[in-house]
Amino acid sequence: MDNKSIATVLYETADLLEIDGADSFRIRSYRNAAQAIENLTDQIRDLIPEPKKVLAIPGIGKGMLLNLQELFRDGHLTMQAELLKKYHPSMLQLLKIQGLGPKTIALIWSAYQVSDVDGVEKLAREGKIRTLPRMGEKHEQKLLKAIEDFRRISGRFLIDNAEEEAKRLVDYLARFDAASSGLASFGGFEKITTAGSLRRGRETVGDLDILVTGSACCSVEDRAKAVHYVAQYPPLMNILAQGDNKISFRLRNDMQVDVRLLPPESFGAALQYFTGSKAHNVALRQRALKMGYTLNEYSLADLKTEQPVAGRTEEEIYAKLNLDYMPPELRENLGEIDAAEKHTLPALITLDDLQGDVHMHTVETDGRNTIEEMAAEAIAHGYKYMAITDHSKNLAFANGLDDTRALAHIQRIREANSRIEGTTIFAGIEVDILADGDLDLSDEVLAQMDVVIASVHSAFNQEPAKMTDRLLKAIANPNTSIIGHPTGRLLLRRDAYQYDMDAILAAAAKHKVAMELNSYPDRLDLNEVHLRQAKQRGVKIVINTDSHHTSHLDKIRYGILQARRAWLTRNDVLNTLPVAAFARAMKHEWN
Ligand code: DGT
Ligand code: CA
Ligand code: CA
Ligand code: ZN
Repeated sequence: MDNKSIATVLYETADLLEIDGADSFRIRSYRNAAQAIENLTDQIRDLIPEPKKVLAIPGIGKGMLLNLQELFRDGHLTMQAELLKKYHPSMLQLLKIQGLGPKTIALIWSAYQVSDVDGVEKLAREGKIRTLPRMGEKHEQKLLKAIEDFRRISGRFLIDNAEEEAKRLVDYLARFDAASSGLASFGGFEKITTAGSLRRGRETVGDLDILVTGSACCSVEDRAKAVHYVAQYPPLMNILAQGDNKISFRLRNDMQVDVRLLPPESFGAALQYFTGSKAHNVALRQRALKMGYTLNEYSLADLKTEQPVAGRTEEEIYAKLNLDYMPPELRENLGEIDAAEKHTLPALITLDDLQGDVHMHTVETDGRNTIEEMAAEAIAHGYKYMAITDHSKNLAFANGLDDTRALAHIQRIREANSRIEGTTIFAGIEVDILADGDLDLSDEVLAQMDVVIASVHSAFNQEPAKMTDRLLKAIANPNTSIIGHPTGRLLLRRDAYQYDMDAILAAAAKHKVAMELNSYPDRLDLNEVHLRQAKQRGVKIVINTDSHHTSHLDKIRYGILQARRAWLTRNDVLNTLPVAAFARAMKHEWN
């Protein structure tokens, strides 16, 4: 469990205690601890073996230390589990609704003993919320609107969230101990794999598809024991369907999971089928039929004799269909089957191709770490270069830099660069593109930067024509190297701002300004469609993290996944270049 998941459990417990009417001191102790852990630079799990270090964190006392030890030992808090039993785990869903806090939830509970979203919605529609103390018709209408918003975005999850849930479940499945569960055949699960949209690296994930195989999947009795084990998964909220070799359930955070148990000889066929996409599968099955085979989740089989010819691995299935192996990211029926037949699949970019990450913030503005700490992390990632790109003054709440502070910051970065071995630290800035398209700092200051990322952080709702002009002006500024998070969307939260993407890409190609692929899981901006469009236009991409903390540098892999889904190769991405060539590219010199 990372700091974020620990903090979430503590925040949830605080809310549940508040619903339960606990004293405010106790509630506050959970919230304070959650906040302290959220803001911690180190991972709390690394400190746990040394209780003194945990107690040294302001906001964490002896009682909280015991809670944390329990969390790391058992994976849950008894306190939280008991409260969830009392009020039902659906209470956590209610808490996610904007504007619906513990106080109101407690009010609704004491009047109606309702603790789930559907139930509260029904009450509101029946006019039963307005009559509660301190409520009213306005509150009721606002609540209904908030429930509508909640439903619109719930049902899909950000990729990092899905990945984390999948990992936790896979770890749990890996602990299935065949011997102690009294299986007839020896052995637990030999393979546990995620399939579906998560394996394809889609930007958001609907439900998790987990496949397991091993001898525990073979006999009926053993399968029953294995399914029973899955059903005991602690974060499970309710079971949706349960069969002989499949169990579907909902987690407390509302994420749905399908776990399937497969015999080893079908594992490849099932992995292929449940990885999808559906469109890829349909096209592949048609091809199989033309070649005299049937393809389903059990095997690739001869149409006439029904004898399986492949099924144990994906590779043998694709090979039998005379196709090169297609990485999951490409399986969307967007030309990959054709390319696999003609041996023209692209050599997709990999994490190893990246030589640097050039979008990160420090304590000078809204980052959490120093230049030195960010540099150490970049070196740990094997990067040959990096850039510090703090905010400019227009972003006042982030303590953005004016000309004077920006110049001093350049000095600090240059000084750190001369002192630190192992990576080159470029001096950069993430400068705001103001409402009229001007950049937020003077040309003289910007000209001294190695990397100028120009980003929109304000006036998102301009008319598309005005937004287009605004971005065109920023691209034409000779100091601009990269347009940061070019569409400004926040996944599941805020739509992209509207403008003429074709005109912007044409201008970027002309001025040799790169487009960012921001890897932050709620951005993934440009998206895969725009990345393909950019590639067609000859616009180069820079894949960055936009890190505000050393731990964020890892998020680069989500950007790589999107780049792969867009068929990008290392030639399309500037930060695969060696340091000198990259520096020139930031000054509009590339081939
Ligand atoms: P999601 O969960 O909405 O993010 O997207 P997926 O792709 O994970 O979709 P899901 O979970 O409904 O199904 C997993 C895979 O199973 C899907 O990618 C392809 C396969 N699959 C599901 N339904 C069908 C179907 O009706 N026909 C075929 N050929 N494949 C299907
Ligand atoms: Ca899925
Ligand atoms: Ca599914
Ligand atoms: Zn930004």
